[in-house]
Amino acid sequence: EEERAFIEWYPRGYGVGFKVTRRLFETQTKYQRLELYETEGFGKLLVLDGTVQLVEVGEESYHEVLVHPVMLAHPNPRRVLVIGGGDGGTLREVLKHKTVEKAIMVEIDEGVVEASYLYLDVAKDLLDRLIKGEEERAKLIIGDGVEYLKNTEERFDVIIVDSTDPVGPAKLLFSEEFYRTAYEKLNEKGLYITQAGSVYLFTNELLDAYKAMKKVFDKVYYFSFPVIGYASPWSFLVGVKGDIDFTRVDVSRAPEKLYYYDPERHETLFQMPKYVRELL
Ligand code: AG3
Repeated sequence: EEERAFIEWYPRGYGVGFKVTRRLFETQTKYQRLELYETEGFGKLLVLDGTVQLVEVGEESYHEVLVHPVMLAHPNPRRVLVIGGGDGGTLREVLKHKTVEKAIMVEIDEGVVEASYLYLDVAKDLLDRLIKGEEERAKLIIGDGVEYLKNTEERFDVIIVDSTDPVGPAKLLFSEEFYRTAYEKLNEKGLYITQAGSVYLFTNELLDAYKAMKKVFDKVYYFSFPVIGYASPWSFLVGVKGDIDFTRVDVSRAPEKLYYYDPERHETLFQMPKYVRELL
C-alpha cells in the first residue's frame, strides 16, 4: 500500500511532514494556494502556499502561546487587534479573556476564513458568528492589515500578528515602517506580538525582525516554543510600549483549560539556543 505524506520543505532540505489519508480541498484564492488534508493522527491540516498553518490536533501549541502571554502581561487588555489568523484560532483564545470589550480581526484572504469555517474544527462557531456579524465582542474585517492599521482611528491595548512567513503577502508585516504604525496605534501602555519563524531555519528573518522592532518599541522580548506542525522551536517577538514588564503575568486571569502555555511557569518561555541568543 502506497504511503502518502504532505511535507513542508524548509531551507537546506529540512522537512516537516504528516502522513495524509486524503486531500479534502484545494483552491487558488486571490492571494495564495490553499490546501486541506486529512492526516493520519493529527486531524485536518491547513496549508497555504506549501507552508503548514495548523493541524487540528495540537494547534493550541501555537494559539495559546501567541495569545495568553501578552494578554496576561498586560494589566487590562480591553481592545485587541488580530492581523491575519483567518482560521479563527487566535481570536478564539483572545475572547477567553473577560477583560476584552472589543476585538477586531483583519484577515486579507476571505478564502482562508471560508475554508476554515467549512472544514476545520478550530473555531467553527466563532467564524460563523463573525461572518454573520453576530459576535458581540468581535468583528471580522476582510482587508489588508497594513492599510487597516495605517488608516484606523482605533487604538489598541494588544496587537497580535498571526501571519504567514515574512515572504509574499506577509512581508510588509515585518518591516520597521509597519512596526512604527503599530506603535502609534497602541494605547499609552500596549503590547505587540508577532510569530517570527523557525529559530533554526529562519534565524536571519528572526534577527532582522528583532532589530527592526528594537528601533521602534520601548522594549523588545523574544521567546520560543515547540509548535506542533512547524519546524521547532518556533520564535515569537514581543514589542512593549510604555511601562509593562513582559516577564511577569497575572496568573489569576489565566483561562481555565490550557494545554501548552503554563502561566505559572511563564519564565520557561524565554529559552533560546545559546548561539541564537548571542546573535540577538
Ligand atoms: N500562522 C502561521 C505561522 C507560520 C507558519 N510557517 C510555516 N509553517 N512555514 C498560523 C496560522 C494559524 N492561526
